[in-house]
Amino acid sequence: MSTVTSSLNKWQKNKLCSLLNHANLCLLFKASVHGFTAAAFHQKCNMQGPTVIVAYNKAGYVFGAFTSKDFRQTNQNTADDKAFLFSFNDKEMKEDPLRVVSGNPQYAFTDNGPNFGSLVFLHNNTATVHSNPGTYQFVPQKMHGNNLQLAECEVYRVEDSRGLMEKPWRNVQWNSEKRQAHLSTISSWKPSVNSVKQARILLVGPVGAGKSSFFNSINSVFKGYVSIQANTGIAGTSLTTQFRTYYIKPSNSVTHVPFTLCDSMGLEDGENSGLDVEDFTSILKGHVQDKYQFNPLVPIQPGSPHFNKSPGLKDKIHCVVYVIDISRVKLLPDKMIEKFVAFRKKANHLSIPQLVLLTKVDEACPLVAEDVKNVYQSHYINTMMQEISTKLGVSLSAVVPVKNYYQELEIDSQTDILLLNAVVQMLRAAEGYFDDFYNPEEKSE
Ligand SMILES: Nc1nc2c(ncn2[C@@H]2O[C@H](COP(=O)(O)OP(=O)(O)O)[C@@H](O)[C@H]2O)c(=O)[nH]1
Ligand SMILES: [Mg+2]
Repeated sequence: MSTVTSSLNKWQKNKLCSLLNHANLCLLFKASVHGFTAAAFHQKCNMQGPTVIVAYNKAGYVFGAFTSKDFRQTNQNTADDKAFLFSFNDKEMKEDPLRVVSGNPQYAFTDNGPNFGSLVFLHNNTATVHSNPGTYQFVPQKMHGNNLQLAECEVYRVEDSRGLMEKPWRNVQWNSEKRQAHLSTISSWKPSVNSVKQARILLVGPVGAGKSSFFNSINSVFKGYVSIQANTGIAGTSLTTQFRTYYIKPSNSVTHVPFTLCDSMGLEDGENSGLDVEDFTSILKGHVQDKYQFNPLVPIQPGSPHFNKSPGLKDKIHCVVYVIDISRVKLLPDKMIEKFVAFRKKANHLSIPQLVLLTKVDEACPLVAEDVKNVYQSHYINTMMQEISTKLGVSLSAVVPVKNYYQELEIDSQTDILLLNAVVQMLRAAEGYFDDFYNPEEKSE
């Protein structure tokens, strides 16, 4: 997605932004990359709030449609009094863009595809537009020069023109002293129970959420350079089918950091696929050892290789982190939410603290892509954090956003600070587990 670029030129982009009250535009879909089909369009564009479609025809006209409503697939008409069509009317560059507003404010677009009645994009799953002035009155020659063959079709999420809040809603110091302070806080942290040397933190979440990238990123922060140890990338099913526990050794130290990150198989929404609640419970209780190969059909058994029959406190999980791509918060299938809720119930039952890690904040908000420091000022990020907190029933204070290193060759201080903040939250949560749960006699002074 990050390599998909807009076909709008600067003039067109500025004109479009001013038509949309100076909103920010975030490219969600590009038909030449994702396909000229309704299915590809829905996969990228459903439930994204206000969007604008921009079509480019073979005669060089650029035209499209705005809707303030979510696209979804309910096969029903949606009334949107803010929807409108536009054309840059490029052939007469001096003219202002043509803006077509419906005469009927209750105009409804059918939501089984990008269908605005008078203009239907990706008509019949092809690179064409169907044009039939009716609900919207326009002169076809001015709109698209009567050329209905599309060279490209893009959809942008239209983000609030306020873009950034006036003040960040969480305070973060973004200087290198803070980065250093976080590094020393983490390195000198010790579990409050003698028998445990490292907090064991479990990462769980859908395939492609960024679990392996998170481990690589934290490892990079401590190494001081971008390091790729865990396999990352998107495969149809879970790329990580092994249970892995990762240790991190800072480049200037002989000892490991006082936590390990456990990477599990991805969570999938179907039955008999992805991590299930039984294996999850075995991991929490400390039965599953490094390099156990998950079998989605059969949970780990006491006789299985890598089954630890008598786990100690050090083998148990001390903090569970649910990892979710922030752009997919609105798109999580119900089955996936049900799985999360079942996992949460188990972890609650075992009194294990839990956090939600929202990844890919750069991909979700162009203002954050520009500058990571905007993360707590972005309306979009804030809304998604609140939404996931409600969906999973965790408090907002247990939701932390990060940007992983995924294409960079060098680390940077701001990205490090956000990542380290997340680790500090995880250690505080684990601390709570030891404080709450464990026998005071076992505790160190
Ligand atoms: N833009 C962006 N991409 C990311 C981020 N984290 C991970 N990715 C990408 O998302 C894809 C899936 O990540 P991966 O760590 O393999 O996910 P996993 O299946 O949860 O282990 C990779 O191709 C990464 O490049 C992030 O913070 N920002
Ligand atoms: Mg992985």
